[in-house]
Amino acid sequence: MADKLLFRDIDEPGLNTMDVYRRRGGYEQLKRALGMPREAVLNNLLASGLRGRGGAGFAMGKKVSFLPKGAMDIYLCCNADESEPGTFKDREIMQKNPHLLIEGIIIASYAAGANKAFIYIRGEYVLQADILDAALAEAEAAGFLGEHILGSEHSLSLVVHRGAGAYICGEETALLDSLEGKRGNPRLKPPFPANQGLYQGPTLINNVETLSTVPFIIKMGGEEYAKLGTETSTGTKLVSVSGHVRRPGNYEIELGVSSREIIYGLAGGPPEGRDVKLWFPGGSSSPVLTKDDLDLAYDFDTMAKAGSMLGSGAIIVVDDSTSVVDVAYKTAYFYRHESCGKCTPCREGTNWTVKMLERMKAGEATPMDLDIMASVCTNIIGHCLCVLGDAMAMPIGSMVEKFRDEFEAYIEARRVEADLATAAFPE
Ligand code: L3W
Repeated sequence: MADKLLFRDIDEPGLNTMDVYRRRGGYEQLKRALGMPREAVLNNLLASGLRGRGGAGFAMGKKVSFLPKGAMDIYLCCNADESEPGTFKDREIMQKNPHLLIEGIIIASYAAGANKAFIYIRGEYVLQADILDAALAEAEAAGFLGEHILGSEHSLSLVVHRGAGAYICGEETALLDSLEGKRGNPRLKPPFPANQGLYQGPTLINNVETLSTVPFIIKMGGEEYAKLGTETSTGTKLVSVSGHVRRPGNYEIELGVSSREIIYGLAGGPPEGRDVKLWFPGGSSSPVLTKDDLDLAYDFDTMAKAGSMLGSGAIIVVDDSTSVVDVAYKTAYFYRHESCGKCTPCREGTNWTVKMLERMKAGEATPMDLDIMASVCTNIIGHCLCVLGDAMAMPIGSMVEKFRDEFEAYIEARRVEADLATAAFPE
């Protein structure tokens, strides 16, 4: 496994202060980047092959190059609305190494030609927002933010904006509406934010981890960075591992290592005597995989070929002590609660799914309900305004497909229990 990048110094005491960060070489890559032509910084991002770490895995350099050139204001938004169940890696960066994120944002804003930037942080991350505010004040005082940074032509204002606790605001266009002071509802895409984003202006939106990787790309050079990982999933990735493992936490891995190495080697695997039943490779939105998939390489393309996704890099492990129906219920319940309600397939589909699962739990379902549930999921996918509906339908659909026997046995057992209860206590 390659040396760590983002987590190299993560447990250094005081790393969140300017003093310690600079002693560890902080802001040196900003100086280097500002000494290069803007195009050279962009070329490094393109050559690095860095793919977005927030969920979709879209190439960052490509996104920057989509921004139209012209006289209009360009904005940069850092998506720090980390709310995907199982995902807690951005929290650790912001809490322990906020200056790394700020340095990454300043370099990326230079490459993008953006002079106004925002960090949109989820409302529940109060401690991390306070830490970021303190770090911003230090960066401003040191001349890394504001007019003519380090005497260069580049200027940047950076603001930390706190959300109000809605998962949907992690969807990029809902985030923009929320930032503009409106209710955080998704917009129709296209236009993509790169063309028409914040205040209708061209906007670069990237996740915390993506932007925090930028200083390492400048340090190593894009081509050298691209040698880490696999050909199409370059670099290192922070993985949040949770659920039934002995050592849950965030781990930095080189993309392409085996999933077994992460789940068993780093996170210790399930407790004694238990076995992996299923795992979500990329947060609760990703279709589930089983123990037969543990030897797959953990990278964007292998996960996609296996019918799932690397997503935000959040592995949730479920062992054989847990009912798959309970996992499906918890998952669907979350998405029903967080659906913004703007489009029908998501609003109604998440609600119907929860209701069908409740029928199963109450002993009122038949195996036919499984077919209905699978068909509801199929009808949601690709028919919503944003990916929230799909985010419920994909994992639930995969659970029904891969664990149909268990669902059927559960339905039958609960039905018999309910019948016995009715026979014992007739109305
Ligand atoms: C310009 C084009 N820009 C695409 C941009 C687009 C966006 C990025 C990816 O969903 C996933 C989702 C969740 N011109 C463009 C273009 N872009 N074509 O590229 O776009 P897209 O639409 O593929 O993805 P998305 O809507 O950003 C994100 C999954 O991530 N997910 C979510 C995790 C959420 C968190 C959290 O805690 N907040 O981590 C987890 O797996 O299901 O599939 O920037 O504008 N032609």
